[in-house]
Amino acid sequence: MESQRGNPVWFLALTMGFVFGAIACGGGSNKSPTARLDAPTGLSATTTGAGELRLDWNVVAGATSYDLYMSTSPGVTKATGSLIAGVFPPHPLSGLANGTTYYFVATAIDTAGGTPESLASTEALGVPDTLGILHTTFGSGGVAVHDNAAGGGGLDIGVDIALDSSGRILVVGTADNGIDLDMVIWRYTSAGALDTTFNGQGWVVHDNAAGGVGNDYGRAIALDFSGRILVAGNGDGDPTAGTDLDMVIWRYSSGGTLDTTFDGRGWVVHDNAAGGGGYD
Ligand SMILES: [Ca+2]
Ligand SMILES: [Ca+2]
Ligand SMILES: [Ca+2]
Repeated sequence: MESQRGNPVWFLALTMGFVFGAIACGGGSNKSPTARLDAPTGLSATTTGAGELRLDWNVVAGATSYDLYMSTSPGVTKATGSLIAGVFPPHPLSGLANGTTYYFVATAIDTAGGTPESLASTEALGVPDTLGILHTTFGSGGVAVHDNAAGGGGLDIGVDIALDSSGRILVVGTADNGIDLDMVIWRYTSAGALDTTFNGQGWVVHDNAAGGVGNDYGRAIALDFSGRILVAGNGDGDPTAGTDLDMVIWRYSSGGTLDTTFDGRGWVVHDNAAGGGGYD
Protein backbone atom coordinates (compact mmCIF):
# COMPACT_ATOMS: atom_id res chain seq x y z
CA MET A 1 0.00 0.00 0.00
CA GLU A 2 1.26 3.47 -0.92
CA SER A 3 2.15 5.72 2.01
CA GLN A 4 0.20 8.94 2.69
CA ARG A 5 3.39 10.98 2.20
CA GLY A 6 3.45 9.89 -1.44
CA ASN A 7 -0.23 10.78 -2.05
CA PRO A 8 -0.45 13.88 -4.32
CA VAL A 9 -3.79 15.01 -2.78
CA TRP A 10 -2.31 14.94 0.75
CA PHE A 11 0.76 16.82 -0.44
CA LEU A 12 -1.47 19.56 -2.01
CA ALA A 13 -3.42 19.93 1.25
CA LEU A 14 -0.20 20.33 3.23
CA THR A 15 1.13 22.94 0.78
CA MET A 16 -2.11 25.00 0.74
CA GLY A 17 -2.21 24.93 4.52
CA PHE A 18 1.29 26.34 4.66
CA VAL A 19 0.44 29.10 2.16
CA PHE A 20 -2.75 30.20 3.98
CA GLY A 21 -0.93 30.07 7.30
CA ALA A 22 1.79 32.35 5.92
CA ILE A 23 -0.82 34.83 4.64
CA ALA A 24 -2.57 34.89 8.00
CA CYS A 25 0.67 35.49 9.88
CA GLY A 26 1.87 38.14 7.42
CA GLY A 27 -1.32 40.20 7.41
CA GLY A 28 -0.71 41.90 10.79
CA SER A 29 0.89 45.29 11.57
CA ASN A 30 4.59 45.79 11.14
CA LYS A 31 4.62 48.18 14.15
CA SER A 32 6.07 46.99 17.39
CA PRO A 33 3.33 46.81 20.04
CA THR A 34 5.38 49.22 22.17
CA ALA A 35 5.89 51.89 19.45
CA ARG A 36 4.29 55.27 20.16
CA LEU A 37 3.17 58.15 18.00
CA ASP A 38 5.57 61.07 17.95
CA ALA A 39 4.79 63.79 20.46
CA PRO A 40 3.31 66.97 18.94
CA THR A 41 5.74 69.83 18.39
CA GLY A 42 5.28 73.57 18.16
CA LEU A 43 2.57 73.85 20.80
CA SER A 44 1.58 77.48 21.46
CA ALA A 45 -1.24 79.29 23.24
CA THR A 46 -2.27 82.63 21.73
CA THR A 47 -4.51 85.17 23.43
CA THR A 48 -7.51 85.80 21.19
CA GLY A 49 -9.76 87.79 23.52
CA ALA A 50 -11.34 88.01 26.96
CA GLY A 51 -11.20 84.56 28.57
CA GLU A 52 -9.95 83.05 25.33
CA LEU A 53 -6.88 81.24 24.07
CA ARG A 54 -6.18 79.43 20.82
CA LEU A 55 -3.98 76.33 20.94
CA ASP A 56 -1.89 75.49 17.89
CA TRP A 57 0.54 72.66 17.25
CA ASN A 58 2.03 70.70 14.38
CA VAL A 59 0.12 67.63 13.21
CA VAL A 60 1.67 64.21 13.87
CA ALA A 61 1.82 61.44 11.25
CA GLY A 62 -0.62 58.67 12.16
CA ALA A 63 -2.59 60.69 14.72
CA THR A 64 -6.39 60.66 14.46
CA SER A 65 -6.87 63.28 17.19
CA TYR A 66 -5.05 64.96 20.06
CA ASP A 67 -5.47 65.35 23.80
CA LEU A 68 -4.62 68.56 25.65
CA TYR A 69 -3.77 68.67 29.34
CA MET A 70 -4.28 72.05 31.06
CA SER A 71 -3.22 73.43 34.42
CA THR A 72 -2.77 76.79 36.11
CA SER A 73 0.51 75.52 37.56
CA PRO A 74 3.70 75.20 35.49
CA GLY A 75 5.11 71.76 34.81
CA VAL A 76 1.77 70.30 33.72
CA THR A 77 1.81 66.57 32.91
CA LYS A 78 -0.69 64.00 31.70
CA ALA A 79 -1.16 63.08 35.34
CA THR A 80 -1.70 66.60 36.72
CA GLY A 81 -3.49 68.40 33.89
CA SER A 82 -7.21 68.62 33.15
CA LEU A 83 -7.91 66.53 30.04
CA ILE A 84 -9.37 68.14 26.92
CA ALA A 85 -9.82 65.06 24.76
CA GLY A 86 -10.16 64.44 21.04
CA VAL A 87 -9.29 67.87 19.63
CA PHE A 88 -7.49 69.20 16.56
CA PRO A 89 -5.36 72.28 15.84
CA PRO A 90 -6.19 75.12 15.93
CA HIS A 91 -8.27 74.53 19.05
CA PRO A 92 -10.06 77.53 20.64
CA LEU A 93 -10.69 77.67 24.38
CA SER A 94 -13.11 80.07 26.06
CA GLY A 95 -14.49 80.67 29.53
CA LEU A 96 -11.00 81.04 31.00
CA ALA A 97 -10.04 83.61 33.63
CA ASN A 98 -8.50 86.84 32.35
CA GLY A 99 -5.02 87.43 33.68
CA THR A 100 -4.50 83.81 34.78
CA THR A 101 -1.60 81.92 33.26
CA TYR A 102 -2.62 78.55 31.80
CA TYR A 103 -0.10 75.83 31.01
CA PHE A 104 -0.61 73.12 28.40
CA VAL A 105 0.91 69.98 26.95
CA ALA A 106 -0.48 68.00 24.02
CA THR A 107 -0.38 64.32 23.06
CA ALA A 108 -1.15 62.53 19.79
CA ILE A 109 -3.86 59.84 19.71
CA ASP A 110 -4.40 57.01 17.21
CA THR A 111 -7.90 55.57 17.74
CA ALA A 112 -7.86 53.79 14.35
CA GLY A 113 -4.55 51.96 14.48
CA GLY A 114 -4.34 51.50 18.20
CA THR A 115 -0.80 52.86 18.44
CA PRO A 116 -0.26 54.04 22.03
CA GLU A 117 -0.76 57.71 22.95
CA SER A 118 2.38 59.78 22.41
CA LEU A 119 4.46 61.26 25.15
CA ALA A 120 3.57 64.83 26.08
CA SER A 121 4.76 67.78 24.00
CA THR A 122 6.87 70.52 25.50
CA GLU A 123 4.84 72.93 27.61
CA ALA A 124 3.21 76.11 26.32
CA LEU A 125 1.57 78.88 28.31
CA GLY A 126 -0.98 81.57 27.62
CA VAL A 127 -2.78 84.35 29.47
CA PRO A 128 -6.35 85.19 28.37
CA ASP A 129 -7.01 88.91 28.25
CA THR A 130 -9.15 91.55 26.65
CA LEU A 131 -7.32 92.70 23.56
CA GLY A 132 -6.56 96.33 22.86
CA ILE A 133 -6.78 97.76 26.38
CA LEU A 134 -4.06 99.64 28.23
CA HIS A 135 -2.76 97.67 31.22
CA THR A 136 -2.93 100.35 33.87
CA THR A 137 -0.91 98.22 36.31
CA PHE A 138 2.11 98.55 33.99
CA GLY A 139 4.48 101.45 34.62
CA SER A 140 2.42 104.58 35.35
CA GLY A 141 -1.11 104.24 34.06
CA GLY A 142 0.04 101.66 31.51
CA VAL A 143 3.02 103.57 30.18
CA ALA A 144 6.73 103.47 31.08
CA VAL A 145 8.61 106.66 30.20
CA HIS A 146 12.29 107.44 30.51
CA ASP A 147 14.04 110.74 29.85
CA ASN A 148 17.63 111.88 29.60
CA ALA A 149 19.30 108.47 29.47
CA ALA A 150 22.52 109.90 28.03
CA GLY A 151 22.53 113.14 30.01
CA GLY A 152 22.00 115.62 27.18
CA GLY A 153 18.39 116.48 27.91
CA GLY A 154 17.32 115.89 24.30
CA LEU A 155 16.06 112.94 22.33
CA ASP A 156 15.43 109.51 23.90
CA ILE A 157 14.26 107.07 21.23
CA GLY A 158 13.35 103.41 21.76
CA VAL A 159 13.62 101.45 18.51
CA ASP A 160 13.46 97.71 19.24
CA ILE A 161 12.25 95.52 22.09
CA ALA A 162 12.86 91.99 23.41
CA LEU A 163 11.85 89.89 26.40
CA ASP A 164 14.33 87.84 28.37
CA SER A 165 13.62 84.42 29.86
CA SER A 166 12.39 86.06 33.08
CA GLY A 167 9.88 88.26 31.29
CA ARG A 168 11.97 91.42 31.73
CA ILE A 169 11.65 93.98 28.97
CA LEU A 170 14.68 95.14 27.00
CA VAL A 171 14.53 98.19 24.75
CA VAL A 172 17.31 99.51 22.57
CA GLY A 173 17.58 102.88 20.94
CA THR A 174 19.38 106.18 21.01
CA ALA A 175 19.62 109.19 23.32
CA ASP A 176 21.16 112.65 23.27
CA ASN A 177 24.36 113.16 25.27
CA GLY A 178 24.37 116.93 24.74
CA ILE A 179 26.68 116.80 21.69
CA ASP A 180 25.53 113.79 19.70
CA LEU A 181 23.49 110.62 20.05
CA ASP A 182 24.57 107.49 21.96
CA MET A 183 23.32 103.89 21.92
CA VAL A 184 21.12 103.03 24.92
CA ILE A 185 19.74 99.75 26.31
CA TRP A 186 16.98 100.03 28.89
CA ARG A 187 15.70 97.11 30.97
CA TYR A 188 12.35 97.14 32.76
CA THR A 189 10.67 94.66 35.03
CA SER A 190 7.54 92.98 33.72
CA ALA A 191 5.63 95.50 35.84
CA GLY A 192 7.16 98.40 33.91
CA ALA A 193 9.70 99.69 36.45
CA LEU A 194 13.35 100.33 35.59
CA ASP A 195 15.28 97.20 36.60
CA THR A 196 18.05 98.51 38.83
CA THR A 197 19.83 95.14 38.71
CA PHE A 198 20.76 96.13 35.14
CA ASN A 199 23.93 98.26 35.27
CA GLY A 200 22.85 99.58 38.67
CA GLN A 201 20.20 101.90 37.26
CA GLY A 202 18.14 100.13 34.61
CA TRP A 203 19.89 101.40 31.50
CA VAL A 204 23.34 101.51 29.92
CA VAL A 205 24.79 103.99 27.40
CA HIS A 206 27.57 103.52 24.84
CA ASP A 207 29.31 106.30 22.94
CA ASN A 208 31.79 106.45 20.09
CA ALA A 209 31.71 102.79 19.07
CA ALA A 210 33.15 103.44 15.60
CA GLY A 211 35.68 106.11 16.58
CA GLY A 212 34.09 109.06 14.84
CA VAL A 213 32.79 110.87 17.95
CA GLY A 214 29.36 111.22 16.39
CA ASN A 215 26.02 109.47 16.60
CA ASP A 216 25.62 105.88 17.85
CA TYR A 217 22.36 104.16 16.95
CA GLY A 218 20.98 101.00 18.55
CA ARG A 219 18.52 99.58 16.05
CA ALA A 220 17.81 95.94 16.98
CA ILE A 221 18.18 93.80 20.11
CA ALA A 222 18.26 90.06 20.74
CA LEU A 223 19.27 87.61 23.46
CA ASP A 224 21.56 84.67 22.86
CA PHE A 225 21.20 81.15 24.31
CA SER A 226 22.92 82.17 27.54
CA GLY A 227 21.02 85.42 28.07
CA ARG A 228 23.68 87.78 26.75
CA ILE A 229 22.35 90.86 25.01
CA LEU A 230 23.18 91.58 21.38
CA VAL A 231 22.51 94.92 19.75
CA ALA A 232 22.89 95.77 16.08
CA GLY A 233 23.19 99.35 14.94
CA ASN A 234 25.68 101.78 13.64
CA GLY A 235 28.07 104.48 14.75
CA ASP A 236 29.93 107.36 13.19
CA GLY A 237 33.29 106.19 11.90
CA ASP A 238 34.51 109.47 10.41
CA PRO A 239 37.05 111.17 12.69
CA THR A 240 36.70 114.45 10.71
CA ALA A 241 33.66 116.68 10.94
CA GLY A 242 31.79 114.51 8.45
CA THR A 243 29.55 111.50 9.05
CA ASP A 244 30.31 107.97 7.91
CA LEU A 245 28.15 105.43 9.70
CA ASP A 246 29.66 101.99 10.21
CA MET A 247 27.88 98.80 11.24
CA VAL A 248 28.25 97.94 14.94
CA ILE A 249 27.35 94.86 16.99
CA TRP A 250 27.49 95.26 20.75
CA ARG A 251 27.32 92.38 23.25
CA TYR A 252 26.48 92.89 26.90
CA SER A 253 26.24 90.54 29.85
CA SER A 254 22.76 90.01 31.25
CA GLY A 255 23.83 92.38 34.04
CA GLY A 256 24.41 95.23 31.59
CA THR A 257 28.20 95.34 31.26
CA LEU A 258 30.08 95.15 27.96
CA ASP A 259 31.10 91.52 27.37
CA THR A 260 34.85 91.74 26.83
CA THR A 261 34.95 88.12 25.63
CA PHE A 262 33.32 89.50 22.46
CA ASP A 263 36.21 90.72 20.27
CA GLY A 264 38.14 91.81 23.37
CA ARG A 265 36.02 94.84 24.23
CA GLY A 266 32.33 94.05 23.79
CA TRP A 267 31.62 95.37 20.30
CA VAL A 268 32.75 95.02 16.70
CA VAL A 269 32.67 97.57 13.87
CA HIS A 270 32.59 97.01 10.13
CA ASP A 271 33.10 99.69 7.50
CA ASN A 272 32.75 99.79 3.73
CA ALA A 273 31.04 96.39 3.34
CA ALA A 274 29.63 97.27 -0.06
CA GLY A 275 32.60 99.24 -1.35
CA GLY A 276 31.06 102.68 -1.58
CA GLY A 277 32.86 104.10 1.41
CA GLY A 278 29.70 105.57 2.96
CA TYR A 279 27.03 104.35 5.33
CA ASP A 280 27.08 100.80 6.70
CA1 LIG B 1 14.45 113.20 26.32
CA1 LIG C 1 27.75 109.22 20.28
CA1 LIG D 1 30.97 103.32 6.69
